[in-house]
Formats: sequence, structure tokens, C-alpha cells
Amino acid sequence: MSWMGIHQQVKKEDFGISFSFLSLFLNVYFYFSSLVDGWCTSQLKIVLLGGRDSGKNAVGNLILGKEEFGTEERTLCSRRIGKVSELRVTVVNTPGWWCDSSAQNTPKLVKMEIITSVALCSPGPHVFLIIIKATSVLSEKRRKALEEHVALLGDAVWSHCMVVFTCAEKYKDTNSEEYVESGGKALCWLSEKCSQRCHSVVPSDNSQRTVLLEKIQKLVTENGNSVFEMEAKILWVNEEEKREMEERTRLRLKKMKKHRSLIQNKSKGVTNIRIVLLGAKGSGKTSALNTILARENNPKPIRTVCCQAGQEMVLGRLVTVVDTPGWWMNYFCDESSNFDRGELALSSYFCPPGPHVFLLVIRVDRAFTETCRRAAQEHLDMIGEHIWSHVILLFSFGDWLGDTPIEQYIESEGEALWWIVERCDNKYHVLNSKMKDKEFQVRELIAKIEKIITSSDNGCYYKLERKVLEQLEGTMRREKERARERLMKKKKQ
Ligand SMILES: Nc1nc2c(ncn2[C@@H]2O[C@H](COP(=O)(O)OP(=O)(O)OP(=O)(O)O)[C@@H](O)[C@H]2O)c(=O)[nH]1
Ligand SMILES: [Mg+2]
Repeated sequence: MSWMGIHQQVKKEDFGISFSFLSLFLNVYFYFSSLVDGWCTSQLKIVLLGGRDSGKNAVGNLILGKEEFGTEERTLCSRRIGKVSELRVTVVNTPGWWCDSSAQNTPKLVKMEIITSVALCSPGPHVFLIIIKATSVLSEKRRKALEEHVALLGDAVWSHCMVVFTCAEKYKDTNSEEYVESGGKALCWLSEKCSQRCHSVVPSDNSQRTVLLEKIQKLVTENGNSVFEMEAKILWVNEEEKREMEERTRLRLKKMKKHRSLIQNKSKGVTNIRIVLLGAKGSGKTSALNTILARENNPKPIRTVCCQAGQEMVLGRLVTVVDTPGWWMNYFCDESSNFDRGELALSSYFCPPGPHVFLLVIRVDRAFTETCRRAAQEHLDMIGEHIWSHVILLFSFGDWLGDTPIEQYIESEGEALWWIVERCDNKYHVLNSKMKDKEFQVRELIAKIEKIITSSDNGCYYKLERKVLEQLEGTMRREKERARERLMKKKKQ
């Protein structure tokens, strides 16, 4: 098989789970590919870095001159190879981070992929393009997030970096110097870090490709055609962590497959299901309620302040879902307001005689840190001691995972998430509230809930205690009374 034949085969590939055979194949490929690269001087290897929605896909497409990268969110690197004049160009796109989010809050999966991008350009990339949306302000917080994510590749990376501003057609006459000048301290810092190598493009305008490639070529020449060589230890540790994560993922997938077949066999006719949604603020609770009850999602969601119950017939069952105000992701129980704590404690009473399950909503597009874990544990413990046997983890933002199995996210995240998965007896489900056809996701969730209900003789719901209810109701009534009095007083004044 010719070398080009091999290149054609790997031309379009997303690199996620590389189980043993694939891993072996890739290693052999990279080895030989690096030999070939040594002989061939007309090579250009580019890695795209940047926050989410910064325009990485569009810049990749502009460089390669065709629609090679899709617009959907991804957790994995994707590599495309194309020919530009006599140059063989490799472009590796990396998953982006949330612009305001520190590296600590970025899922481990994404961080591992950013490092993997270098391995996908063996023997190393010539250039890293840092993509920034020209219209977004690079605040100090965003600058710091960018610095932390680029730092994953080691200090030496900066001499291979160039900033690319992506802008709309109407700004095509604004050049990069103007962006830097008007962008404040943070952008000046970035420009300096990249030795003033900045360029602005309108990605939809193909005529801008040549100038962009010339700028890239200039950087390559300045670096004496050398490629970026990452510290071997970083790559090695990353490879090792990935290998271990893949092995754990394989085992978990096997276990869950067995589990799923048991669910299908066990399902019995349940006519009434009661659910309480719990989770951090903005985790996707209200969207989950709408998805489960087959309601339209509000295009401009508003924060849930008080508990609210919704009820619909879903797949032949009467389903009640209680939405709750959440806790701040990094706040422990004593830092939450009395009001929020009261609402959480009362949530079960919105679906008498008590919920069959609590769905603990966790976003998969964020890291699940030890602080998140402690916050969740403390708030759930506050609701009730015996709550845990009724908790199912509901992973929201399933669309962000793309084709990556949730098991890979779980296994990459580490101890804090493993603890909570274990605490919920490995009961979890993924929800993608942005998907058009959501029925199959709900069907599977209901099957999982029914398995919990039918596995116990007494219908197995979380029973409410009259005494606690009376106490809580009394407290809430007194608070409301005081609030009313204060309002009257204010009106009089
Ligand atoms: N892409 C994506 N976005 C989602 C998903 N679920 C929720 N969102 C978005 O996340 C944001 C917060 O969602 P909500 O459902 O309002 O979250 P919440 O937990 O009810 O928030 P609070 O009521 O403020 O605690 C909204 O902008 C949703 O559109 C999902 O599965 N995928
Ligand atoms: Mg809400």
C-alpha cells in the first residue's frame, strides 16, 4: 500500500477511544509517517486551539479550502489532511474550553485531548493557531483561562503560536493591529506572548486563505522550519492516563451493557412515577423537566426560584416532576441561602406521598471537582439521610459528548465523580435537551426508574415524614408572613 493510500485512510478520523488494535495501528502509522515527514519538506502541521464557538472549525475549513470540520460540539480532536498547492497540510482541531472557565473546571477529557493534538501531528506541529472571536472581549478572566489551557502543552509552545481573530464579513477591513490596540491589557499580553504574530480573517471568505497561509509560513520560516517538540514526560503521562482511562471505560461499558439488558427484562407496568430534580444552579434541571414531560424548552430560560411541579401523561404513565432551585456549584450547604435550603428540603412534598427518584443533574461539559462533590453531598444529606438509594445521576448537556460514551467521561474525571457514581449505585442516565427527537432518551430513563420501583415490594418511594413536613411548613409560613409585613411597611414609608 502506498503512503498516500495510508494517508487517505486516516484522512478523516476522530480520535477518542483507541483500543488496542487501533492504538497499535496509529503508533505504527505515526512512526512511519514521521520517517516520511523527514524526507518531505513540503509539510505543514497546524493545531487549532481556542475557546468554544471561537471559530476553530471555520478556520480549519478555510485553510483546507473545503468543509472538512463540522460545527457540532466535540470532545475529541479531529484531524484532516489536505493539499494546498504543493504543500501537504495537516490540521488538527482540538475541543474548546468555556472561555470564562479556568482549566480546573474543564473536563479532564478535553485537557487530555489538547495534549493529544501534538501526538496527532508527529513528529510535532509547526504552528498552533489560537483562535479568538473578534467580537468577544478578552477579559482578564478569559485571558487567564486561555493561558492555563495553552500551558497544558508546556512553556515552549508560545514560540509556535499565532493569534487568529475570526470576524464577520462586515468587519473585513479591520486588521489585527486594530483589534489588539482596542482590546485592552489582556489582548496586548497575548499579542506579546506570540511575539506580535496576530492576524484577522473572515473565515467564510476563501480569498483570505492565501494571506493566512503566508503568515503561517512566515512563522514556520522564523522558527527555522522546526516543529514543536513537547516535553516527553507530558506526552508520556498523558498517554498512560489515556490508556488506563480507556481500559476502565471498556470494563464499565461491559458492566453497563449487562445492566441494560437486565432492565429490559425486568420492566413491569408502572402507571405512576414521581421525580424530584436536584442539582447545581444552571445544571439543566428545568430543561430536563421539559424534556421528560415532552414540553417545549423556553428559548430564554429563567432561573428557578421556588419548587414547581409539572405533571403529564408520558408513554402511558402519569409522570410528576418537581423542579427545584439549585445550589451554586462551588457552595457548600451552609453557604446556600436559608430560602434555597428550605425549598430543597420541601421539594419532596410537591409530589405526595413522596418521590420514587431524585435525579441529581450534573453537566458533562464541566469538570466535576471535589468542591462540586462536597456541595452535592451536603445538600442531598440535608434533604434526608435515606435519600441516596433513590438517587439517579442525570448527566445533562449530552450533546456536548458527541459520540463519546458517558462512561469515558466518568472514567476520565476522577475520584470526585467516581465517589458520587458509586454512591448512586452506578445508576445514571444521559440527557440531551437540545436534541429534536428526545423520546428514546426519556423511554430509557423511565425504564431505569421503573427498575428501581419494581425491585422493591412496597413501590419503593421516598416516604415523607409528617413531623418534618409540619416543621418546614411552619417555618415557611412564618417567613412569608414576615416578608408580607416588611412589604407593607415599605409601602407605607
Ligand atoms: N447544549 C445544551 N444546553 C442545555 C442542555 N440542558 C440545558 N441547557 C442549557 O443550560 C442552561 C441552563 O438550563 P436550565 O434548564 O435553565 O438549568 P436549571 O438547572 O434549571 O437552572 P436554574 O433554574 O437557574 O438552577 C440553558 O441555557 C439551557 O438551554 C443540554 O442538554 N444541552
Ligand atoms: Mg431551572
